[in-house]
Formats: sequence, C-alpha cells, structure tokens
Amino acid sequence: MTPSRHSRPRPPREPDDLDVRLYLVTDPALVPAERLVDAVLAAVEGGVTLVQLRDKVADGRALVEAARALLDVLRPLGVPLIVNDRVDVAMAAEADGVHVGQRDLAVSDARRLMGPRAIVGVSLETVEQATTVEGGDPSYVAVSPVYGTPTKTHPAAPLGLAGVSAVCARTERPVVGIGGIDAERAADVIRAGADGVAVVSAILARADVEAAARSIRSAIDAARGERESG
Ligand code: TZP
Ligand code: MG
Repeated sequence: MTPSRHSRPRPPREPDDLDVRLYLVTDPALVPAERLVDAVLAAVEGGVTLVQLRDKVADGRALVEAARALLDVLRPLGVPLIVNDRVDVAMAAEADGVHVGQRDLAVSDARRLMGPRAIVGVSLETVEQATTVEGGDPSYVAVSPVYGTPTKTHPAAPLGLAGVSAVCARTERPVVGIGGIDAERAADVIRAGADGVAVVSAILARADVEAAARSIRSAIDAARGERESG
C-alpha cells in the first residue's frame, strides 16, 4: 500500500499565508444573497479561515456583486475569498483566488489568467489526479468528496479517509477534504493527513452558524494537536 500519514503521522503544516484549516463553501439554497454577508461573518467569528463563493445559478453580474460585498468584510479580517468555477468573476471582483473542478478550466489555465500570486485550488476526484494537476501549480488540492453528500448534485464516488491519506502521500500541496464533513468527521479527516476541511451544510444549515463553525474548528485544532505531538 502507498505510505500514508495514517501509518507515519507527521506534523500538520503550519498555517502560513494560506490557512486552509476550516474552509467555508457557500450555498444559495441554504443562505440567500441578502443574508450571505452576515452568515459568512458569523462563520468567520466561529473560526473559518478561508471562504469560497459557490453559486451555480446566479448570473455573472450578481456573482461579482456578491464577491465584492464579501471582500469588503473579509479583507480587513485577513480571510481570503475564492470564487468557485468562474475565473472571470474572480478577476472582475479582484478576489483572492478561484477554485476549479475537473470539468472547469485547467489549473494551469486558471493560474495563467489569475497570476502567480492568486490562490488557485482544484478538486481531485481520483487519487491519480493529485499527480496530473501538479504542473498547474495549485495552491491547494481538495479531495472531493470524502463522504457522500446531498449538497452537491452529481458528486464523484466518495474517496473516503483512505483517499485522503493516499492524496496526502502524493502531494506536498495543502490538502483539504470536502463532502459530508461535520465536527466528528473533521477530526478523522485531519487524522488521515489533511491540512483542513471544507464544509457547507454542517455550518450553513445550522441555526447557530457561529457555534457550528466553532465546534468544527475545535475538532480540527484538537486533531492537529494530536498530530503535532504524535
Ligand atoms: N464539492 C464536493 S462535495 C461538495 C462540494 C461543493 C459539497 C459539500 O457540502 P457538505 O454539505 O459539506 O457535504
Ligand atoms: Mg466547478
């Protein structure tokens, strides 16, 4: 079997300029545009370190407006904003980065358009893709999905904790897990070797968004602490 961070625990990466520990991904079905800024701010108060604007239905102009409104509040807090799929929206709003999937622009094209300083993240639907995306210089990779989830339509087959460990063994990039992750699973994903987790519903579908983010962040910090001392 490929060596994994299960069998060889190593300290997690220090959060430096890109802190992927708790990555919030937005969803207009859970939080409409008029409540988005407040919900995101509450989540950041609870410990979110990175935010992705993900909206598959809004038109380009509405997306740029939403991105600008989020940037106004996130930039003073030092929390980066990444736009899902849309390099044009990310560039127009001067967001911090973009996240692409396997059927969006290639990482290398997104990187060329966005520039060397932008955050360019990519979803991996197979372990092998950890190697194929390397040439595009991704800022982080997302194991997508780790668990089954009703939040995304047509997700790829879940890669599980074994998939997280296998991806971590293949890349030096920061690794985040996404899909079906709550506080308990967040700890497992970190123990499997990930540097962070990306979450939609376990934060945004909760009545108390701040408390939900805080409990996931505590689980992440505790699991990272175990790895640091292990
Ligand atoms: N990409 C892979 S799974 C997913 C996305 C956007 C949805 C994750 O949502 P949840 O509610 O955290 O399972
Ligand atoms: Mg996409």
